[in-house]
Amino acid sequence: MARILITSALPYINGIKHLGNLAGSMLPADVYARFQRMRGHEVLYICATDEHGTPAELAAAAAGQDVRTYCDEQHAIQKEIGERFALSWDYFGRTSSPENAGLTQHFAEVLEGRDLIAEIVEKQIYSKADKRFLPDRYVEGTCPNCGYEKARGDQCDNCGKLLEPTELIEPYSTISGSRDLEVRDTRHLQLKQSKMEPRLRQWVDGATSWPPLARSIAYKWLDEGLRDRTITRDLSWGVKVMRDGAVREGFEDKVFYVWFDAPIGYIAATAEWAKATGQDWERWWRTDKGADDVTYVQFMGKDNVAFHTVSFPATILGSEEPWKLVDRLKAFNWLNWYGGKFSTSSKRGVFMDSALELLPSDYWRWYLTSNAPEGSDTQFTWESFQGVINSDLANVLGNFVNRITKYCAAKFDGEVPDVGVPGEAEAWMAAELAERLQALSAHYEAMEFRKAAAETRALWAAGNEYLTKAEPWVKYKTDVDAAAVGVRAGLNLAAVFAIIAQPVIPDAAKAVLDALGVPEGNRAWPDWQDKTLLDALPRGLAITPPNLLFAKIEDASVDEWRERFGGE
Ligand code: B3M
Ligand code: ZN
Repeated sequence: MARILITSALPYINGIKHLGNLAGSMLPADVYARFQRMRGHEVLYICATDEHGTPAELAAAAAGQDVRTYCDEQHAIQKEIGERFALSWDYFGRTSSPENAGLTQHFAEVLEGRDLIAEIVEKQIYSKADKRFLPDRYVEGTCPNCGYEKARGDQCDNCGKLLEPTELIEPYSTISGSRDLEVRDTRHLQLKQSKMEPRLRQWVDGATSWPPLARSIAYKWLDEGLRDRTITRDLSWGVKVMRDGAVREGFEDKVFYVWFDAPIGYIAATAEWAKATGQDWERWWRTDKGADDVTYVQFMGKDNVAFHTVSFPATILGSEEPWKLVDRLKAFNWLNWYGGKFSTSSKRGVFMDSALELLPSDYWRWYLTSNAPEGSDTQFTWESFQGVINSDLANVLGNFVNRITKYCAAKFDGEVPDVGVPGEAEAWMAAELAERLQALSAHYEAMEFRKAAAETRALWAAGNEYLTKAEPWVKYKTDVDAAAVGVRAGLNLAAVFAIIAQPVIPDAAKAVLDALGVPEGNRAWPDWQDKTLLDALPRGLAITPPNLLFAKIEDASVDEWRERFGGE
């Protein structure tokens, strides 16, 4: 039994996430966690809301709430929606926790002690009308790169260039709209990443088990040369900057930059979990306390990779303390909405809450996994969603389970038949199972989610092909025992198909396994043996056909949803 620590990028607190966010971090992390638990490994899947930074303050202001109240509410909402999507977090914490403040301050202190953090004087934009400095998104202006007039202080949304607020042309305050701004000197803390470069490069060189997308992004940043970066901001909401147990002089109106404390939140949320459950978090994170045998796997969208392969490791490695570093990092491209971006403001795309108003979570989980933006960006369209659901879930899986269980109920008293001798069709199916189950495990181990979904579907399809070959309904007329073998194999296959579907569609899988009377303890990942085909279920076991597993999506629904959510 191995120990596997899994984290997915922490969803930002400012509102409910769209399906693209879900598809590129939390969902695949969950599918992977479920698979590894089924293999019998000790898994800890940790996530949290990322609650600091200007977007949180601005969203709270827009909602007319103080930021603490806003975050409390939004955290509860995101937690509830995640659970309704069957995300099996062991803990869903918060970066605004005391644990995260303590750890963030600890890292800053240790890094300063190692001469990797320095106090510097920086030029920042000050608004006289607002009587404060304007970091990041508190200032907008014209992009010096492309001329876009609403570029933000940290980045231009039009050309994508990362910016410093002082680079903006004709800047104005987003708080008051005032243009009465001036550049003033102010103190900040800077992390000397440039000093860490050789160490980081050596570490990335050794990270040979990272998938290619993550490695190429890490090298791109290292090759461009690491810049020292300011890790504090002129904000009031965030982790306070301390020294000797008191707020650091000159930093009364400053906090740590959100990207400095957010990844530390992975550790802190594990500490929150430990506190809530009476467990020990250090055995997951401290290599001197047992974490050296932990495999740590991270999931995230490609825009987050640099922070996880360079900035966060700089914090960890720079501390020279025995912290666990990431072992495998799975990055995703974008899920687009009809070729464009999902957009909250222009109401393009489906968000997690409205998705669940339309259909249960399994429909979305299946589509987003089988269409995961792995090799390249992929698109969400209602037409492809409808096609995939109707064919894979309704026709291939739903139909198989329905056919065989109903037939068993009608002709064999709803009991797993006990008689008959396996023949050619069973031999064919057994060989299919042996080969495909092995391929499926390998895809999951490699974190290739599209391939895993495709292989799962191929197994279900092979089941339908088997029934066509075995034709119990035809044989029944002349040889009931021969039909009985087909029904027994078919019921066993339904159980296996549901077992292997658990990582992706846990609710439907449970419905099938409950209907087939498979005990909880027998739902682990199947190690291939011949008995999987004919004797996974005890002979004579009473089964009941499950209710309709998946309803087909009608054209009328697609038309309605396209209208409501935008689309082409
Ligand atoms: N909150 C993801 C984002 O909003 C960011 C991830 C943090 S992971 C430590 O882009
Ligand atoms: Zn621009």
